[in-house]
Amino acid sequence: MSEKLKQLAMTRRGMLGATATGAVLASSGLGATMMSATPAKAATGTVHLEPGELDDYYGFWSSGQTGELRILGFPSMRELMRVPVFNRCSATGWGQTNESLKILTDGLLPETKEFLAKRHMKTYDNGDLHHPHMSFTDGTYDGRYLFMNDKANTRVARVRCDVMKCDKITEIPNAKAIHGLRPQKFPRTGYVFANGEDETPLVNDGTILDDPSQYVNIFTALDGDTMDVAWQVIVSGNLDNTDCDYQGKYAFSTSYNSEMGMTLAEMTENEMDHVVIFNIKAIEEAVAAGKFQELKGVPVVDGRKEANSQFTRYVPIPNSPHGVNTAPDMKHVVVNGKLSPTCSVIDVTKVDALFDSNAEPRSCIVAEPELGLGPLHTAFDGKGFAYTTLFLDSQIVKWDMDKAVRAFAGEDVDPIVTKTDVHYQPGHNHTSMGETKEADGKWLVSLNKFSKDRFINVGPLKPENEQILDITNPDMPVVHDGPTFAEPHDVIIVRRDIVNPVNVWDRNDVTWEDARKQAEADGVDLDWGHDDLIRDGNKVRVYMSSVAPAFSLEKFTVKQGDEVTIYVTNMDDVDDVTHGFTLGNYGVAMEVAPQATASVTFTADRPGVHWFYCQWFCHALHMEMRGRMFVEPSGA
Ligand code: CUK
Ligand code: CUA
Repeated sequence: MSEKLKQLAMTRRGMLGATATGAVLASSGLGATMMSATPAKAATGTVHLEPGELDDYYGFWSSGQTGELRILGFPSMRELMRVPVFNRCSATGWGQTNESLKILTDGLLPETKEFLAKRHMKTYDNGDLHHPHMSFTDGTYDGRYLFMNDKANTRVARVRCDVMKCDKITEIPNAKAIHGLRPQKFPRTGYVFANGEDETPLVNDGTILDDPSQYVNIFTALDGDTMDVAWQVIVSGNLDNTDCDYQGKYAFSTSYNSEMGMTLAEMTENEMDHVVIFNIKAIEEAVAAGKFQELKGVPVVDGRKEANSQFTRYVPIPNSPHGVNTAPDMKHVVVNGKLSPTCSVIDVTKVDALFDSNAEPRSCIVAEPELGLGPLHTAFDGKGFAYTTLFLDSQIVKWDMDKAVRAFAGEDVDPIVTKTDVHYQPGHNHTSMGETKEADGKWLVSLNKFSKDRFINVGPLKPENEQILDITNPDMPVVHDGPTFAEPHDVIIVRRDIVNPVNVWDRNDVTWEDARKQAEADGVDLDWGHDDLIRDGNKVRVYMSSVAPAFSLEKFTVKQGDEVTIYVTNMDDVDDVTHGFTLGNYGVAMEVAPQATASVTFTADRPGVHWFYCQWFCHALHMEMRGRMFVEPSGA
C-alpha cells in the first residue's frame, strides 16, 4: 500500500469511526455531551412562530432517494407540501394519472421506453433528487421554476412555481447519473447545467465493458425554457457538483475522480484532482458553427484535456473536491476540498486569462484556507463571510473571505472567525438567499447526515437532523433541530415575496390539454357540470364533475375487460377545496384540486360493485361523496 493510500485508508477509517463512536455513545446516553465539544451557545434569533403567523421564507428541499421536492416554511421548518417528481405518490396519483404519466414519459429516451415496456412499466418510479434550484434573472431568484436532478435514473425535472407541480422531465442522453445541477444566474436561466457523475463508454451498447480507458463523462447544458438538451461536453475525469458565475461566461464542475479510477483506491490516488471550467461562449460558437458530433440528437463537443480545446480548462484542486459555490460578491467561487482540509477560492476575473493567454491554471486561485476536516459545501451571508460544512469535524466554520485572500498572498491573518458544532456530519448547508446576489445573512441551515441521539428512537433507520444557526449572532448558535426523512441533500431558502403560487387552477391550464381535446371530440364541455359515458369499442370514457360534497355521477356501468378512462373535473372554485377520486380495490387514486381536471385509465377486469370515493376531506358530507362502478362480467 502506498503511503498516500495508507493515509487515505486512515482518513476513511476515521470517517467511519467517528460515526460508529457516535452511535455507541448515543446508545449509552452519553452522545450529546460527549459529541458537543464546545459549550452551548446562547441563542438570540428565534425560529418560533405564534399560531397563525407566517414564515418569511420558502425552503425548497430535496429528498434524495425519496425522489420528491419538499416545501417547508422557513425558519419555522414546518413542512408545507410535498411535490412528487421522480417518485410515485399515493396521495396525488403522481405516476398513475394520465397527466402525470405524460410528464414522466414524454422526455424518456426511446431505448428507456423500450426497456421499461419489457418490464411492464411506463416510467421509472424511483429517483434520487439531490439539488433543487430556482430559475434566476439577473443574479437572483425570479420565482418562475425550480430545477432538480435525478442521480438514480439520469434525469432533470422542472417544477412550475405558479402551481408547484412538476411539468417537465428530461432524461439526459449520453451521460450517466446526473448529480450536480445549477441554473445559469445571468442574464437569466437560460441554461441549466447538469453533471454526469458516472463514467461509461460514450456509446454504451455493450460493445465496450470493463475497459475504463474508453469511458467518458459528460457535462450537459439544458435549455431551461424548453427543457431540451442544448449541448454537451465530453470531459476528462468525472463530474460531481457544479455552479456558475454571475457574468454568464463560465460554469465550474468539481471532479473527485480525475484518475478515472474504478475502485476506491484508484479514485483517491492523486493528491490533486480538479475543477473543470466551461467556457460557455466558446462552446456556443462551436455548436453554432456545426463543429460538433451529434450523438442521440444532441451536439457534443470534446472538452477533454488531450483535446486542448477552448471549451475547458482544468484547474488542479487538492484531493477529491466536492461542493462548488459562487459567492454573492459575484467574484469568488469556493471549491470544497472534502479529503483535503482546504477550500480553494477561484477569482472569476482571473479566468479569462486561462483561455485567452493560456495562463497557468492555478493562477485563478486566490485563496486556499485550511478550515477543518471534510469541507463539503459552502454558503454565504453577503457580508464577506463564508460558512463551510465540515463533515468529519461535525462543524460549521465561519470564515472571512477577504482575510483568506490576504493570507494566501502572504499576510499573517487568520481567516477563521468561529466554529459551531452541529449534530452530526453535515453535508450541504445553505443561507437565506445565499446563492443569489441578494444573500441577506440572516439564517443558515445545516443538513446533517446523522441524528443519532437528537430525537426519541424510531428504530435502526434514523431520521436525519437539520439544524438552523442564527448567523446574525456572532456566536452563530444552533436555534433549531428538525428531523427529516430520507434524505435531503440540498435546500434553497427563498424570500417569500419572490414566490407567488395561485390558489386555484386556471381552467385552460396546459396540464390537462389531452383530456380537453378528447372531451371536445366526445362532445363534452369540461367547463360546465357534466356526467357522460362514451363507449368507443372496448374503450369507455367516463366524464364526471365534482362539487362538494358530490360527484355528478352516482353510478356508471362498464363491461369486464373494458379499458376505462375516468375524467374528474373539480368545479369548486374555492381556495383549498380539493377533491379526490379513489376507486376501491382497483389501486386507483388521484388528486383533483380546485378547477383542475385529472384522469386515470385502467382495465375493468374485476367484475362486481366497486365504490369510488373522494379521499380529500372536503365537506361535512365528505364521507357521502362516493358512488358505484358496476362491472358486468364478460359473457353477461
Ligand atoms: S451532494 Cu449530497 S452532501 Cu449530491 Cu449535493 Cu454534497
Ligand atoms: Cu370531495 Cu372529499
